[in-house]
Amino acid sequence: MEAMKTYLITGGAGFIGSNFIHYLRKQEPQATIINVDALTYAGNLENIASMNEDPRYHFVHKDICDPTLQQLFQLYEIDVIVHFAAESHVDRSIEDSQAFVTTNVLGTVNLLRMAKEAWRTADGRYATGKKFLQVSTDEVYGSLGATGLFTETTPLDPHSPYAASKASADLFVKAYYDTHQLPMNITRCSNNYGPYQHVEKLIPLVIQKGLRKQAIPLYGDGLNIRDWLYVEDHCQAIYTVIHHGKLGEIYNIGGQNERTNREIIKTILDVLQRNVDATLSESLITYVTDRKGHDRRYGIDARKIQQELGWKPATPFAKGIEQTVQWYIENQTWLQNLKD
Ligand code: NAD
Ligand code: TDX
Repeated sequence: MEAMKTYLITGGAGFIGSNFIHYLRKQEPQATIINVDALTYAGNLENIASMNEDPRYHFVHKDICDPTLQQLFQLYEIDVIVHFAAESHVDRSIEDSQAFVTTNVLGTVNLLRMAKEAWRTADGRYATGKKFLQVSTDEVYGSLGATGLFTETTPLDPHSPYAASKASADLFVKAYYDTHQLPMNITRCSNNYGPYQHVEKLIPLVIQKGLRKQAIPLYGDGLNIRDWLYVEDHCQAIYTVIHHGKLGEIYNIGGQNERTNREIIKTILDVLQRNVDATLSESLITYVTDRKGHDRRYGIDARKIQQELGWKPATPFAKGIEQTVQWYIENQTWLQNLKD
């Protein structure tokens, strides 16, 4: 039997990180899970409240830029770092990109330095089972035209400051592998949706506005395309890469589920009409000034992870969106308690 692993999760109080902790606990009831999170506006301890009584779960309220995190490597025999912590919202990065550089670039480099320091043995090798998993995004590839998909070899061409900071972090992870052989994988996923996502992001925003019968802002002509994946499917893909990914490799993750933003809003309004309020109307959709540098289309070619590691998305969009809307309806207090 495989030895019990110790996982260091960064950003585990955020949207995907908290979903991942729940997923990981189901997969490995005995694993030690250390969650490092600075609890920015995006971090919410309610997301992982059910872990509080778990004796093998430890929350550490720290910034990933903090050099004293090194102590964790002395306290625990950390096997896997799953690095979610980031400034994640494109619109905020357009307003001010400083925090994106600090957290996404410098914070990642701080973690890489600590992992190398703790994991490298005197002969320059690394013990088996160690891995740094960089959770990245399709936005590092830039924007697609009407055809084609992003593959792992698509050149990096980030447009927003957020995407530039993630691309930079990815390159540092790659550099630590190329230079120091630090065991790593990079995953690049498309847009996630599901429980615990902050209302600054499109899908929760539309659900909240719809429930309150308020105007729903749609940027530009509303025809920008994103490839949506249910968050639990992303968690399963990350878990698959941790356990089976070949060291040094990059894996794209996507839902083969491209939709225009307008289509997304109409689908959500339709679910709300059926479940909450039959009088809700599309007239709530309000076209607003476009996002600066707005990427037109993202689409992921996920054949590598499908063919080499056997992962594929499990949740059809119709089911995932129904579940998500239901979750927000049932968790109105969670919405009201959000910071910022
Ligand atoms: P999120 O904004 O919901 O959560 C980010 C978490 O990181 C929060 O808990 C926050 O408190 C924490 N954090 C921020 N700065 C920190 C710092 N300096 N030190 C410690 N903790 C800090 O983000 P998310 O949507 O869950 O995204 C998680 C990761 O997945 C990010 O790296 C993001 O780039 C990537 N990603 C997200 C999506 C998506 O659709 N949301 C898609 C692909 C990749
Ligand atoms: O009010 C809105 N109106 C609107 O039309 C908002 C908030 C968004 N949009 C559009 C912009 C995008 O085309 O909807 C699309 C989705 O926007 P976001 O939810 O902000 O996501 P996006 O910019 O695509 O980035 C997300 O997916 C990739 C995450 O925030 C990133 O962290 C991830 O890397």
